[in-house]
Amino acid sequence: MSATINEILSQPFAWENALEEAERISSEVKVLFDSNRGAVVFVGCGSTYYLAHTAAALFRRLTAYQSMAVAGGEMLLYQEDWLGTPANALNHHPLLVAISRSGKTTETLWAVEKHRASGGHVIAVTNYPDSPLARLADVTLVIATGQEESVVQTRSFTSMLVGITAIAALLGEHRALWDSMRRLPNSAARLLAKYAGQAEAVGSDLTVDRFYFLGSGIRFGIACEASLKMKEMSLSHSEPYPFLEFRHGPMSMVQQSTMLIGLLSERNRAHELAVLSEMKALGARVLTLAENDADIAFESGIPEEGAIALFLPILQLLAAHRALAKGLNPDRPNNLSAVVTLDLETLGG
Ligand code: F1P
Repeated sequence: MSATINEILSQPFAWENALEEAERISSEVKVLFDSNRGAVVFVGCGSTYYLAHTAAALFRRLTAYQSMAVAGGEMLLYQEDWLGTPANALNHHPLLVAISRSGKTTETLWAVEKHRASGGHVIAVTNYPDSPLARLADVTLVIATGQEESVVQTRSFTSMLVGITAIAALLGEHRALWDSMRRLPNSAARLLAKYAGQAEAVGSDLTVDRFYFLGSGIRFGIACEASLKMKEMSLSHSEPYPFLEFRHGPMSMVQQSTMLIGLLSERNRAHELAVLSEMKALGARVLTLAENDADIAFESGIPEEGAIALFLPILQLLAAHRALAKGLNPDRPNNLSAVVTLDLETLGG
C-alpha cells in the first residue's frame, strides 16, 4: 500500500497527539495572546496557507481576536496590501502564527524573521521540533506524529488543524467544545473504517473528469485543501468555491462528467443543498459530507467547529485512489517536492 494511504489511515493516532500537545502548551500560548494588543496573522504556504485560512476563520468564530490569513509569499512581497500600513489595526504589532509542516519553507521563515526583527512575537505550528521555524518561535505547537514520508500533506495537515482548533477552543474558553474534541480520534477511525470503500469506489470512477469542492465560512479553507489534494495527487481539474459563489459563473463548467463535493454546514444546509440540487439537474454528480444526513456522515456528536478536520480523511483517500486508478503514484506527485526553498539573495528578497 502507498505511504500516502498509510499516512491517511493513521491520522487518528496523530490527532490524539495533537490534542495532548495543544493542552500542554495552552497556558504558554495564553500568555502571548493576553499580552498581544494587535490582530492575529496566520501565515503558511500551499496546504498550510489553506490551514491558515481555516485557522483564522475558527479564531474569528471562537475567540475575541481579529484574525487574518496571509500566504507566506504575499507577506514577503505585499505585506501592506494584505494588512495595511503599520498604523492600520491589522498591521499594528500583530501576533504571527506561522504554520509549516517542515518548518523550512523559505517564505514562511522570511516572514517570521522579519516579524521578529520588528519586535513581534511568533507562535509556530509544525510537525518537526528541530526545524528552523521551531527555533525562531516564542512558543511552538509541535505534533511530531504528524510527520510523513509523502510529499502531499495529509496526516500532517489534519494533525496541525486539530491542534490549532483545540487552542482556539481553549483560548475562547469553550470548555464543552474542548471536552467534545477528545472524541475526534475515535470519530476519525470510525469514519475511515466505514467509508474507505466508498472513497475507493468514487476515486476509481474515471468517468468523472473534473471536481468542484464547495465549502463556506469556516469550511472554505478545507474545500481549498481538499481541492489541492485532488490536483496534487491525481492531476485532475479541481477547484474550490464558497457554495453560493458557484452559481456566479463556475457552474458554466458543469456537465455529466462533473462531480460536486459539498462540505455541508448545520445551519445553512438548505441554501447549500439548493446549489447542489440545481447542479445535479444540470447533470453533475454530487457527494455530500456533513455531521449527519449526508453521503459521508461523521456522526461524531462534536460541534462543527471542533469536527472540521473530519471532512478531510475521506477526501484525501478519494484523491489517492483516483491517482492509483490513473496509474499515478500519490507518493511521488508530479513536479512537487516536500519543501519549497528559495534563494532570496539572488531574488533580491
Ligand atoms: C508548504 C508546501 C506544501 C505543499 C508541498 C510543498 O510546506 O507548499 O503545502 O503541499 O508539500 O510545500 P510546509 O511549509 O507546510 O512545510
